[in-house]
Amino acid sequence: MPVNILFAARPERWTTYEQPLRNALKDAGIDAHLATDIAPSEVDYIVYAPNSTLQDFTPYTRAKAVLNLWAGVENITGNPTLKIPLARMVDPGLTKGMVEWVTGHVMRYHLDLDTDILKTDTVWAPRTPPLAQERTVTILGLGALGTAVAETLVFLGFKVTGWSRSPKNVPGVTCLHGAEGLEQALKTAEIAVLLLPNTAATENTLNADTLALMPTGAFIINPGRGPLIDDDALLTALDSGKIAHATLDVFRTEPLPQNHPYWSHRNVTVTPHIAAETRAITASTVIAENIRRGQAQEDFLHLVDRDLGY
Ligand code: NDP
Ligand code: OXD
Repeated sequence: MPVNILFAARPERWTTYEQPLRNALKDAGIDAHLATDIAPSEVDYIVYAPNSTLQDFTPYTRAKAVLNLWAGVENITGNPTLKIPLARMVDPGLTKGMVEWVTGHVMRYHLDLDTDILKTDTVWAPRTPPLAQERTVTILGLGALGTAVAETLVFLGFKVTGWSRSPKNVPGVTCLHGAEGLEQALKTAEIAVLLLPNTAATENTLNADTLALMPTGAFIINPGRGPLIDDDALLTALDSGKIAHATLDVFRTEPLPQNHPYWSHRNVTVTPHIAAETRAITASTVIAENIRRGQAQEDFLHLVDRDLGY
């Protein structure tokens, strides 16, 4: 009997994912019936995007797991109808994308690239660019993405500090955790990168008090989620020069409303939630492996802790 796999995401995603998923399932040796319309009571696995029309999991009585296409799970962890295991997306392609995006924006700040790129006068004023070893980058969140970013920045020579909920050991990274750890992490953060999930515990991680801990003239890069930052506190810190500039990819409301002050702030760069995207070929391999595991009664990879919310 084939394994029934429901693809529940926006229709355009099906076009992107159908063939890579079929290939990955075949490579994993799974006899699969993959479709966008399977009777709920016959579905074994649900490949899922939280913006799908499927929001009530109650009729999916025999499903073994929901396999999320997104890394962020804040729009599904609270769903009371979801009682089966939920796996978040950890995709090597998405991770590479995030590493490249963050590294690019760190380099913009580190080398002060705007001075030359945005220059409008004709003054020849050489300066000595700093070396990475002179710069501390703090990464809030040392999970799949934060750790990969940290490793790349260490490789480039940056002084890297990371902060997580539980203790971590990442070679070359000063690893801190807990409330005291956050204070220490921010005190030296010339550039802070937010790669935390959106949970009740991480909301407003950067607020008036914690922004005040950062060195004056620090930079912020947020590809995590909008609610990690208290927007009013950040705008105040930007206006006072406490924070020199922020690059924000994610927002409490997306698309960012036309009248939001971030759009026009001279010290804010807005990007439209493009830091990293799940890549169909690599992500399909991860999904197929989880289905193989489910069928073999092995533990699923990347399970979400519903109590912690990530
Ligand atoms: P992970 O779950 O692998 O890592 C999350 C990290 O945050 C872990 O280190 C975790 O600590 C830490 N953390 C969670 N809660 C707290 C807390 N209360 N205090 C301190 N640290 C905490 O997630 P990923 O790295 O895969 O992804 C991170 C986020 O990036 C996603 O949730 C999503 O919001 C965002 N994202 C954004 C994208 C974009 O395009 N802008 C694309 C993909 C993801 P511990 O290690 O101790 O568990
Ligand atoms: C994700 C994202 O969570 O793209 O995967 O933000």
